[in-house]
Amino acid sequence: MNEIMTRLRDLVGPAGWLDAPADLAPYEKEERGLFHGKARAVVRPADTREVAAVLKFCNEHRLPVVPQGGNTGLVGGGVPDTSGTQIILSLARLDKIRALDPVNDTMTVEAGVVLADIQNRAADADRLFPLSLAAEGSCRIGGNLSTNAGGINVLRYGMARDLVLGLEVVLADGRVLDTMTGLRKDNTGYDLKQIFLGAEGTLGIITAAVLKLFPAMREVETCFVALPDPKAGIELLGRAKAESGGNVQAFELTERRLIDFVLAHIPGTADPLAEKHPWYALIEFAAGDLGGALKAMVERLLERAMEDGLILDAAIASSEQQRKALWKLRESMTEAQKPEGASIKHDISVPVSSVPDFLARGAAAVEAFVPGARVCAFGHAGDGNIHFNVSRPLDWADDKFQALRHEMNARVHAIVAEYRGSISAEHGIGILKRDELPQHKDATALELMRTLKAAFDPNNILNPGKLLP
Ligand code: FAD
Ligand code: 2HG
Ligand code: ZN
Repeated sequence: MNEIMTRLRDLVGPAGWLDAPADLAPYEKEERGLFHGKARAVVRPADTREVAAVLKFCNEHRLPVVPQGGNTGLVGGGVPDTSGTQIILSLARLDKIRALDPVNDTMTVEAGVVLADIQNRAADADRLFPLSLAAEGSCRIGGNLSTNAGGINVLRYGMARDLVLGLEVVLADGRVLDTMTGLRKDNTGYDLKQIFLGAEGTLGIITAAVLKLFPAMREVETCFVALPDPKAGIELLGRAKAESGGNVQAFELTERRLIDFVLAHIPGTADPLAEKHPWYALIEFAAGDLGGALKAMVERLLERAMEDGLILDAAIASSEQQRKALWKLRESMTEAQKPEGASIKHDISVPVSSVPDFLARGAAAVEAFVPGARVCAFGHAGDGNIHFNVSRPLDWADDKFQALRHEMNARVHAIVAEYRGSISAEHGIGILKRDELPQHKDATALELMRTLKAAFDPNNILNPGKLLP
């Protein structure tokens, strides 16, 4: 090991250092298997002070640093390039919940805490931390905040950035920015924490955050409804929001194909309805103690929707076990697409009102481009975000299909652009969409992003090659 690496190792000690190829391997590849890099070493600092020392050193020696949380990201943002020169900075050891204040409704956490642990700690205190996504058992809050994760409850509680009151960030030169106030009102100038939320580790390393907590829900109703088409689904969403007085906390849409994939590949799943239908929505309502009135409201809503032809059939969970089974169908969708071969993902958003139009036009464009390609459209329709994924035709090789990725993306994203939609609603840009970004981002916005990058990271050591082309 050369002198520079020895000095870097000394900053974190043996417990915070990995450089054997077998130890590096899991950090060098990502969830989808699209990007596979080579790291010089992995540093695993124990606290903010060590993160600051590492960055100061790396900045002085121009060592590129790739931050990594739970490594569940879907755009290749957390893995190194293939040069063998980049240092992975894992936040996994910053795993303490520093405080919970039930009166202020805040929780103070370090960046490496696993999202599910935060949810559970909130529940133990009779509070809700509403960020929820299928990777919650392994993603870490620093990664969630750095990707500004979305998930299933965005229509009610907003994105990850909406759940943050304070942030602790180590800057590229090792200085620590401390905005860990826990205040809901603070108009003392620029809201600097926002710059780091969704920055994918290109502007600073998030080491801790003060998160907002909400009242725990007393009544929850979850239903799985069959729909003739997405248009009926969006009309049902409008009724559900209005009739529940804003108590819809999740509204997930899916076409039948995803249900077939899940039933075929995920053990322990079953179709909740007797017959097959073209589209479905998984809807969750939640409220405080209404004396059981939420259930009656949901039943009335579904009855009327059935009379009006908006829904074809419905199942309402009557136990926590049934509720979990419905959510398992939804949460397994990413996993269930894998055995079906190569897939080209489009994590897009359009105005909620345009979701049905987009779905029809997107499917037609895919079929015209690759006849037999299998559209797998599902996702958070309640906030306008659709995972418009496309699995390869049954008789195609994976490589042949993946080779069409850019052209497929261009066709689908051109339709998204007509609605002024986004080509990355919640997963971020990383490497996957970096080179496409300029076509879809306002030129002035991109220029200001570059100005920020130069100001915060003049030596370009923080996640170089990610996000900005
Ligand atoms: P990583 O993958 O480790 O990192 C993500 C990015 O953040 C990288 O660019 C990394 O360099 C950077 N980073 C990580 N930690 C820090 C830090 N402390 N400071 C600065 N930069 C940092 N996303 C959604 O938005 N909604 C979903 O519903 C959703 N569902 C998913 C379901 C599955 C099954 C999977 C596998 C992924 C899903 N995702 C979803 C993707 C999502 O981005 C991640 O799951 C999560 O937010 C990333 O957290 P992580 O700790 O794994 O971050
Ligand atoms: C989800 O909503 C995730 O389940 C992953 O955002 C979506 O697999 C996908 O494309
Ligand atoms: Zn999603």
